[in-house]
Amino acid sequence: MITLAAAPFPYRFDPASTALLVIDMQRDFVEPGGFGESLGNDVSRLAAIVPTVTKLLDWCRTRGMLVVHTREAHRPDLADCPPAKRMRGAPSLRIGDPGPMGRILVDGEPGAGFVPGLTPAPGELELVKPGKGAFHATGLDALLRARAISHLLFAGVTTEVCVQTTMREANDRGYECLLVEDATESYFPAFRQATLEMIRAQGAIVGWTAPFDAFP
Ligand code: C5J
Repeated sequence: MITLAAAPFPYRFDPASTALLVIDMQRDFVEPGGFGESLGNDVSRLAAIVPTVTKLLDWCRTRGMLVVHTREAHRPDLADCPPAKRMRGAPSLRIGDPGPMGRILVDGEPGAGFVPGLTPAPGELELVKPGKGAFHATGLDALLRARAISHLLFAGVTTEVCVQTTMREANDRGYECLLVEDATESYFPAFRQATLEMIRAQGAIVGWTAPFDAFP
């Protein structure tokens, strides 16, 4: 059993029943020319967390923990992309449009792949999801329960969209969740900070947060 100095109070977990979820560390969100930039965002700040996510992955791999890597991506025929998602707003490129890294957020295209250095190792799970939450329209809950997972560590992007949505979904399903503060990032620093605070408020109403330095 490991006890981390976390907020709002210590977080205890057994690596054997804990999984690391690495959310959407994809070129489409982190690199210029992808989905994130098409929405008008400055994507440069997201790449800064890659070294910390790598250290967290190494920590979990050393302890033989289950690791799940998600990617937000759609079928090439976009049958799993609701029109409301594709048509909302006025992005420079919509989901499915051809861009510099292939079709935006389409599975199999270069942009929908993992950023260099953060690809799954043999035995780790890769989950393609059509929504912001990783439990929506995927078999994630069954995958975790089949492996007797009760605790989840979170990393990835973006903090207030896919990370927070997935953490809330997990919390409602009874998982004990911790977000690693410096292994997550947003295009909006204030949104990242607000998400960290709302997760751990009210006695860990969604879960815990801790920096990677808290890991022994
Ligand atoms: C977004 C994500 N921001 N992975 N996706 O659209 O957070």
